[in-house]
This record gives sequence, C-alpha cells and structure tokens, in this order.
Amino acid sequence: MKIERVELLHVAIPLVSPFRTSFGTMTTKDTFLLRVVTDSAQGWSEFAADPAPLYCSEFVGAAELVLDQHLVPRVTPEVTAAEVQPRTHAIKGHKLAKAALETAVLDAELRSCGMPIGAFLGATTDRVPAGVSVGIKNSIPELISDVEGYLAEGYARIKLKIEPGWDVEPVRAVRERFGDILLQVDANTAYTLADAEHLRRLDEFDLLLIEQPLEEDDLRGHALLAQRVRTPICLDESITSARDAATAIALDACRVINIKPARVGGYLEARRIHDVAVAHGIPVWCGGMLETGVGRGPNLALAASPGFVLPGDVSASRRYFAQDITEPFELRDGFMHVPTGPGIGVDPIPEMLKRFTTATRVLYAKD
Ligand code: OSB
Ligand code: MG
Repeated sequence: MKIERVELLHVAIPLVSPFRTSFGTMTTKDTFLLRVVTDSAQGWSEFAADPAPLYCSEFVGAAELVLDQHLVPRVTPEVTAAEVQPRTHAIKGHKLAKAALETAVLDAELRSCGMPIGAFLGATTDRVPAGVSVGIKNSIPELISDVEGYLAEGYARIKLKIEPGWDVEPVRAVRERFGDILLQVDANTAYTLADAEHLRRLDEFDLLLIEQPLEEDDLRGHALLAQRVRTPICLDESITSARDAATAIALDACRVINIKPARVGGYLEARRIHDVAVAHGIPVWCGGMLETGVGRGPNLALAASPGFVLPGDVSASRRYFAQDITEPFELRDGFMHVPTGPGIGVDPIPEMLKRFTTATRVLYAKD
C-alpha cells in the first residue's frame, strides 16, 4: 500500500465527570488522532495515552516526536499493516505510538478490501458484555450513587479504582449495597508486596480479580502476592507483548489478563496475546483508556474474539463524553455492538473533528 499522507490531529474532548485513579485525575481526553491516506483508502486511529506519563512511560508529546522522527519515516512510502511492527522494531519501546501507526495503516488496508476489523481478527460474536470502570470518589455515598446509576443503565460488571486508603471500605460498601454483582478492582500499581496482608482483606468480597496491584516490572512480586491472596491477580500495565504474557503465565504471576491493544503495540499483537492466554486456559478481557469512538470501535471488535470471556472496560460513549467524535456507541441490554463497516467501522464526524481539533500537523506528504 502506498502512503500519500500522514496527519496528526490533536484533540481535546471534555469528560462528563473527572476520572480519578491512583495515578491522577483526568478531566479531558487530550490526545491525538492519526489519519493515514493511501493510494486506495484512508485509515484512522487514536493514540491512547495522556499528556503526562502517569499510567505508562509514554505521553502525547513523546509519541508525536517519535512518530514524526522515527516511526513514520520507516513505513513510508510503502507498507502493509503486518510490516509495521517488524519495520519499527529497532525503535525501542513506544508501543502505544506504534499501535496508533499500525492501526491507522490496518484501517486503510481493511477499508481498501472492504473487510471489517472484527472479521479480520476472528471475532465470533456481534456484541460483547460491557463493564464500567468507576473512579475514586470523595465519599462512599457518592460512589454508591454512581454505581447505582451504572447498574441501572445495565452494565454487566463494575470495576472500582482503588488505592491505599480507598480499598476495603468502598468495596465492602458496594458489595453490601448491591449484593451479588460482578465486581473487581484496579490498583494501577499503587501497592507493594508489604501490603499483602492488607490486600488479603479483599478476599472476603469474592471479587472477580484484582488488577495490577504492584509495579509493572514486578512479575516476581505478583507471583508471591498470588500465593498470599485468594482473589485472582490480573495484569494490565505489566503485559506489553505476547512474550510478557507467556512469561507472566509461566511464573504464576497472574490468573487473568487485561488486553489493551494500545499498550501492546496494536491489534495484531493483542490477538497473539489472546491466543497465548487461550492456549493456557487464562481468561482475558478488553481494557480501555477512555478512548473516543475512534479507539472504541476496534476495541469492541477485538473483545468479540472467543477468549474474551469476562466483560471489558468497553462502556458507552456517554459514560465518558457528552459528545463523542464519532457516532455514539450505545449500551443495549448490557451489551455493546461490534461495528460492522469496513476497517475500524467508525469515522470521525467532520463537524466534531472541527469542534475538538486543537492543532493539525502533517507528518508525511508524498511529493
Ligand atoms: O488501568 O484500566 C486502566 C483508564 C485510563 C488509563 C488506565 C485505565 C483506565 C480505566 C478506564 O480503568 C477504562 C475505560 O473505561 O476506558
Ligand atoms: Mg488497569
């Protein structure tokens, strides 16, 4: 496929309410979209990280620079989606930036042959059960009221963000108030192995899992923690490749994996992680990073693969934004529907692009 133009569009979209985690508070989705124009079709993608390196080491400014100076030059003037990873392999790290590039190229490629990304990835269903990730709140009554609202909307599973000082009590309150719902927690690396006895207190609440309690490079710590708590350990930040997944499974560092395509370099590697997990009987689910519709569409397609047996962080557009940049994704009977159009199956709405774009840069233009 011949690439004619690569554009990077900075966008800033207000969130409906602040989203607080153990690493910070977000009030806007502040990121960029990539648009790759080829000789046969154009493709879109979204960079998943934020302006500051708090969830992971990547951030908007660094991703823009690495795409401009190191990644885009390696895939122009001609590339296929399958070649993006090998061609950019020499550039260390920057998987979220690489994921954005690979996804835009893949979208263009699939659109040019009329194939939806779900069909390409091996989706076996047209709708997936949706969970919702609930941020850290100022008080337990505020948390209960938010969870009540999400359950009333039909979400199939609740995930509570936790940190030291906001863990056992909020979990107890939600369990007591709502009974037998699917409930799990996410610590985003906020604990150490010295907290094992404290985390064991979560065992009485029958959680589906505890996500990423320890630092991302601490697989051994997670394996040791897993011997001391009954709640299954799920890894998010620690898993950046299929090899990581195989290692974590071999070390008994996790019993569940959160797959975020962006964190692992794109949908092709995400599908390989799925395959490794399925081969080992490890359940997976699709994570999210407050994506706009541009990132949400393909995440839903991935989540329709057979190994995704737990509800994902794939919520409706209105859980995040009063106005999404694409047609809004809606929750129906607790499910989200996989887009059926070619490629990622969604397009930014021109009027919304205009409203939310703060700057546009051309990274490549055929002369
Ligand atoms: O750790 O899963 C996470 C959001 C941003 C960055 C990291 C995470 C999250 C979420 C929200 O938990 C998931 C979503 O609804 O997109
Ligand atoms: Mg997480």
